[in-house]
Amino acid sequence: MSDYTMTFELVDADNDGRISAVELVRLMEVLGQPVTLEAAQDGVRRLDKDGDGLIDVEEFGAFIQR
Ligand SMILES: [Ca+2]
Ligand SMILES: [Ca+2]
Repeated sequence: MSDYTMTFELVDADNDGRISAVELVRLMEVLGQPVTLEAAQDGVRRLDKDGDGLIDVEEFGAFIQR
């Protein structure tokens, strides 16, 4: 299991295998850099390659490993 997979599972609070904008907001709060839900939704849209409105582990990995 690679590092980004473990990070993904930490961020994915409800363990549904997708990171939602709400989970992204929680992550940024934990990191001490709170963002609005709107900003998180923008971020999700930028990472979201298949257009389902959520970040899956592959989309997350593509972001982390850039
Ligand atoms: Ca989730
Ligand atoms: Ca997606």
